[in-house]
Amino acid sequence: MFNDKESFKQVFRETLIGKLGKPLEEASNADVYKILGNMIRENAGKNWAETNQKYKVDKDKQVYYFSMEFLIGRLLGNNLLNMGVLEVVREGLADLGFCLQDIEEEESDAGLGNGGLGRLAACFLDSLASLQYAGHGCGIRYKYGLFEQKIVDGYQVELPDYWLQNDNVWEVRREDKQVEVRFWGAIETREENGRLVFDHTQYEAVRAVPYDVPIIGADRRHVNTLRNWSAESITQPSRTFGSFAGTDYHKFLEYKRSVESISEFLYPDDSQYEGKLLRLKQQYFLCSAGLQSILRTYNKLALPIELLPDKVALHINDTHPTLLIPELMRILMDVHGLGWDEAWSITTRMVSYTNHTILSEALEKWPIQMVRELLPRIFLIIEEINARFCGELMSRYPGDQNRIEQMAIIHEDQVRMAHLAIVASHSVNGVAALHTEILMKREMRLFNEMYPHRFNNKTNGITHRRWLLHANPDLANLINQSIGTRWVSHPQEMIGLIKYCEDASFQEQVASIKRQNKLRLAEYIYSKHSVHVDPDSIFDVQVKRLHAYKRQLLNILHILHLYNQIKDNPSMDMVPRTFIFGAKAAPSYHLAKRIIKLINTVAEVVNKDPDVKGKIRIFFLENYSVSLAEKIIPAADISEQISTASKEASGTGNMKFMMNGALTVGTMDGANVEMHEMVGDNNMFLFGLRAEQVMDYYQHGGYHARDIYNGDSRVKEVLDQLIKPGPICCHATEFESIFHSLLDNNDEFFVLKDFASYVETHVEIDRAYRNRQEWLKKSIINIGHSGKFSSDNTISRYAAEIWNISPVRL
Ligand code: 26V
Repeated sequence: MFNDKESFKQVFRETLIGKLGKPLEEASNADVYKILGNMIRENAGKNWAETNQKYKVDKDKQVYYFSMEFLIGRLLGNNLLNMGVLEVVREGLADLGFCLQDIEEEESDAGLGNGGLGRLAACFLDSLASLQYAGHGCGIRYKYGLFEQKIVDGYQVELPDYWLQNDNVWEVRREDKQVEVRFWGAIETREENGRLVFDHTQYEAVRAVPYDVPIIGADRRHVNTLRNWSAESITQPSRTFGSFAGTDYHKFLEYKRSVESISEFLYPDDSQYEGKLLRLKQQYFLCSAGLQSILRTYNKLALPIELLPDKVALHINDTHPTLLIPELMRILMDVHGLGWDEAWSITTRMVSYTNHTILSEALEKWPIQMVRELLPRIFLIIEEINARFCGELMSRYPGDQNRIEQMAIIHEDQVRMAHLAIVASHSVNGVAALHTEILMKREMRLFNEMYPHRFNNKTNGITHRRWLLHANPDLANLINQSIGTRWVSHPQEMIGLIKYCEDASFQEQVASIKRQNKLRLAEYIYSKHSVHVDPDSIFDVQVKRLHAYKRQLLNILHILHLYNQIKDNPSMDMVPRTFIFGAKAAPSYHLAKRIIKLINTVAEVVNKDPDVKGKIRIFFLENYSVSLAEKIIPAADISEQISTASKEASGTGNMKFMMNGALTVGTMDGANVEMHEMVGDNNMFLFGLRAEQVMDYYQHGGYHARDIYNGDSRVKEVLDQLIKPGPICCHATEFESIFHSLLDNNDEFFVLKDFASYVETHVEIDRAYRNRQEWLKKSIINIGHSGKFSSDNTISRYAAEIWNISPVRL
């Protein structure tokens, strides 16, 4: 490994010539990226092998985090950081005439996730490796990640994200580790030595080939693995699946296409469950391939199968990988010959489950017909789990048919995946204190009554290495200069910053870093929108998936109201604001897409109106992604976390903004509640209904959105602008669905109910910003408390309280 700039430069030059056959002078940024990426991966290779060897020799317990999504984004910058060569490389490249930042821009984002759930998985991998845990990711190598979003005439247009176009320098294809996954077919039973044997016949075989990505920990020595599976056809199909004779070429092509579609694309919907066959195939593909390879590794240890729970923990990220449970049962019984009780005891001691949402429309339920046909053996096992579980319910709660119906795993011809996951896991956790409480007291109350020790909370976290050290290096340096560098490995020690919160010189340094970050974002906005942004305006940001419950609508209606005020009184006194949005809507989520159009329409009207005189500007930045988040978040003054209370399980964007010194305007929802617990009323802008009140309305009624429309002239004015001809409404029907959702559908997410309180809070924000010292003090207090939300903290708790693992010292 190169330890100084000169040796880096030398190795780099040689590698470039050797690999590309061209001199440095002719190399493009893309060439440099490729060579550098390969150098880093190869360098990590030795430590990767050593880490694996150590695990094998010591037989350390391994954790496998199963997730349909790993939203890792770009790896170059983070890997350089974790390997401790970021500065050496930056300076070395500069000497050679290249700018590291430009080189980083050459990497395509690995967008293998929708939003919070996928990004959480990526932060967890970083923390697992950095804290030296033996913890790996199991995922799917989608050929197409989350769609690329373009805004055309204000509308969202989706383009395919072919992220693998310029091959991926981080992955290693491991054909030697491939396994076979079987779909369809029939189950034949027979007796053998007094045991019932299940033969799976006439199945269609799929080849699962892993692509391994090294996950480099912050000490550079510890390197774990993210194993992403790709679906490929069997090369000699005639040998492996019954219905196909091997002679019909067209049939073979059809089979090949159908197989390859399994890892073709990531489902872009994170809002509505849809029982699509291809998605069920993806889920089983991940579970079966991942588990087979884990068991192959375990078998090499030559330990008895009974010790499996001591050596392997399996975690399922939401219900998407729940088929892991019946698949493990299948392998233990059908391959290893264990009896039901033994297999069940092993399985339930190995599996743990995290719930990420209480939105009922997102809960997965698979039609039994589909499961039975696609996965005949798995279905039999699920049926048996259900039968035994219902039997247990009957003996515990005799005669309570209602309870059994509410809790059963199979109900009305559907498999309820969350019930299966709860029944077969030794731990079920929510992702923030409030969310876990709602799970335990409401959504999963009956399960919590039955298994009181199973439920627990693990508040989410974010990796401070990507979201502070890498995204905001100047702020990280300032922290180093003030409290030393121990916080880098003990992020909770950022609390030491609090003592500087009133220090005028420290405050000014924080302010100057924020201003630089705002200037950089302004440049980016200029490059996209050709509009100059005032770096002294308040940067007020809402970036996240577009969803009705996240209430981007509340934000834009408030902006429209501000605009109306300015039109009424052009000399209105306010601190200029730049409102920034970034959000992708699921392609089939019509209301969400209309909200995007509304934001863009209001932006266009406001931005070009000379009466506004720059008091407000609105930008919708297209294609929100991990790399764009890294540019936006360090530049924010205000972080909008305004979901309907009770609906946002945790949120993780809220933590990223806090860590970068933005102040939160938010509801008492998800992890906002815990942020408030730490920083208090003075350092956060809270508004709106509390979760209890929201849930009360849902339960007992009593909310009438139309009364607010009729009673609050500000609300009436902005809503009428949506449907009455004027600058916002060019076609009468354009925003009708939004208007309708608020009034005719009685505003499911309490946008109008919280409107007044939101408006007031923004007045308070304007007032607070004018007191520069006070504002900076609040900002520093937020930064100081944010260390608690490092995913290092979260992962230590998963390790100690769920997985029962300790760090492995290399
Ligand atoms: C849901 C669905 C529904 C069915 C079809 C496919 C699909 C794919 C993804 C999802 C994700 C919904 C759950 C989710 O992303 N929850 C978010 O998890 C974050 C990490 O825990 C948390 O911070 C957010 O509050 C929560 O909304």
